[in-house]
Amino acid sequence: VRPAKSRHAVEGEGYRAAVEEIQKKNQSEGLYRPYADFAVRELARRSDITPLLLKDELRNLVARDGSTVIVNNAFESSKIRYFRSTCIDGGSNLQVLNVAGFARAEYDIPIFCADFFSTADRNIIVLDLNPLYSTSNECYKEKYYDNLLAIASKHLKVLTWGGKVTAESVQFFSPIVIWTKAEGQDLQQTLYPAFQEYLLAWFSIVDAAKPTSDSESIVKNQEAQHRYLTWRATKDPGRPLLTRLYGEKLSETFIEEYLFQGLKTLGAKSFLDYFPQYRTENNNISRHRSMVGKSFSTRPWDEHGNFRID
Ligand code: BLA
Repeated sequence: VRPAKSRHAVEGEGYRAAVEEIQKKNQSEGLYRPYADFAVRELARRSDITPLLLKDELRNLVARDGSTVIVNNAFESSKIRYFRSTCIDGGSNLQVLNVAGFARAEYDIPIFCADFFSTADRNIIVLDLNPLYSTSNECYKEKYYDNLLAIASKHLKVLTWGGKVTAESVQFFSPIVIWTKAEGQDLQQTLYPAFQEYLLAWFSIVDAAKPTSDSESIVKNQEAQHRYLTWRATKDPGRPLLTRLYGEKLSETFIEEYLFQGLKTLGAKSFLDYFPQYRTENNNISRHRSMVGKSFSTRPWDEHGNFRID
């Protein structure tokens, strides 16, 4: 096995053997591999799910460093526009799970979001059903979140607020968001059950959803997803890491065509159209994380899921 040569997708048994060899060498099976396997297993149980064939260079691969293993899977169904799971195993100092699920535009269903990044000494964890519309809209909050508050509160007691997060990010979060650094925790005991419950809650929402045929709503849902994708693809804090693993060019393809698929097809507006406050004097996008300059160091929702305005 010559991992250095395996930058591009390696398929089949040869690939599997290469991955196993690397994982043995790394003495790692991937912290988040059971999470990704759970997601794929749960999806596969649904009758109308179709796996999506990825471009060769975006298939499972061994990263540029010759030792980090990246496992990608994507799916669609009659109700799900795009569901993808990425699991990165870089041994004891780099473990990533990134899962996102998007319904088709006939639904105003929240976006499933699991964004976990762990090194030997820290975790950055976001688990949420990111709202498509503001949850200060009572109808939207009631429709999707009120009956999940009980499930959430159980996990929120353990997986406590991860400290300062920008007002811009909080806008994309729901009243049930788990934003945590999970310090000193056994993630298997605390995060894994939360991940399973949130994912199953999202599948239940999808299963129960009825499509709208109102074209105005469809256009609005599509634009809301596009705005979200534009935010994440542009401000993804994982970009430097992905560039290191994939190289500059392939990491951009990975971000635009795989992680945030729909960015190029769901709408034509630009980042600055959606987020004009980020425009610099030279008409570029400011590199700052936050323009509002406000951050939340404690959980801004109360137990009823109402936003507390400070
Ligand atoms: C950090 N990722 C973060 C943080 C948040 C998120 C809140 C910490 C605070 C911050 O740096 O802003 C996640 N932010 C979100 C999400 C939304 C948002 C989900 O606004 C909106 C819904 N992140 C990825 C991918 C990787 C990744 C694909 O999405 C890696 C492959 C990694 N996230 C990552 C890393 C950090 C991070 C490395 C730390 C960055 C740093 O410390 O500078």
